[in-house]
Amino acid sequence: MIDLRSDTVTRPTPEMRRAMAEAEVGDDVLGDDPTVARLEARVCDILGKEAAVYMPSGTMTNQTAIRAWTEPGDEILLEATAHSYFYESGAPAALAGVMCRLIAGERGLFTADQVRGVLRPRNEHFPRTKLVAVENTHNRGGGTVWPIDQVAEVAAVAREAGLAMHLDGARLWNAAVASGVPEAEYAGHFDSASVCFSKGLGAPVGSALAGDAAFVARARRFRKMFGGGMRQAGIIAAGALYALDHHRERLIRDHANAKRLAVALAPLPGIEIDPETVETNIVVFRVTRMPAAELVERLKAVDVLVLARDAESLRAVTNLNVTADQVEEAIEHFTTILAKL
Ligand code: TLP
Repeated sequence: MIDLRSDTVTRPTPEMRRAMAEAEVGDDVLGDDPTVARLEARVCDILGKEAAVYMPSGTMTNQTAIRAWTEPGDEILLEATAHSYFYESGAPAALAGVMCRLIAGERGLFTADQVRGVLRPRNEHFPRTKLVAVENTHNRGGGTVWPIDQVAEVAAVAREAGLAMHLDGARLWNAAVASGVPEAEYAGHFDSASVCFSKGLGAPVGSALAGDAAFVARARRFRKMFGGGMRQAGIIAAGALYALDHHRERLIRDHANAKRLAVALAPLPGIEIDPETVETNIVVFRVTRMPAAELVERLKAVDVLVLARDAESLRAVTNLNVTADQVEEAIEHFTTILAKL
């Protein structure tokens, strides 16, 4: 199987498994797990934040952040296809009781002027806007990297309006490698940042939410409330630590594989893609001569897995478990299937 459905599908390497097997553990809800503590400290270090808290998923770090920045009835600003809005089961409404005000972005990115355009005057008729969320890289946008200047401009408008800034940095590692802008420089524009270890980095479980000490203390309370307090979590945190130490720089290879795939797909009949738009490990393309779901099935029959994003577009995500040779193999299968059209 050449599994390009997501970078979440990776399995831990033997070395990572060893680190996990040997992890020192304790009861993390009681604050006793030394490996979780090391992971949280490492995240603070990388992101330049005061505090961090480990959680089971990126959905939980995002939704805990949203809950921690708001009270029911408040409003948050998000891009229209942001993961926290689009793919997190309606959690902003269900768990935080907030309204989502959507900004239509360009491949997931929006501008400071767009934020300015949706600000409301302080008036009892309106919900109180509390938060601006940014996703970097942007998943549905196609792995888009935010230019650091654009982040700074959005952050300046948010600050002026007294709004907090939250970063969904599930793939911040990819953004940093692709842009050359260190994670801490991105995170410096945000009051809270969520990062995932189980996407491109290839760890089996977990995400961290970072911010100042007061924010993270409040977030810890909501983590517990949402059922995310874990006991001997050092076992999985060790996998995340291993991934941070060994799998960040190699992301450049996933990006090269994605670019190669995009360039090879572009001239094929029945495919529409501009390879220039592929900046990281996510390749999104339109399927014009058959339903996207049908191409998924035909590829599956030859052991290549991709995901349909909607009726007419697919997503292929390169990852730790897919080699450059396997990308060539996948390209051959695409070519064979589509040449028949
Ligand atoms: N994304 C998954 C699916 O949920 C779509 C994927 O396969 O890409 N933020 C971003 C930007 C994400 O892409 C994801 C996962 C999350 C948050 C949520 O992380 P988990 O799955 O750990 O809850």
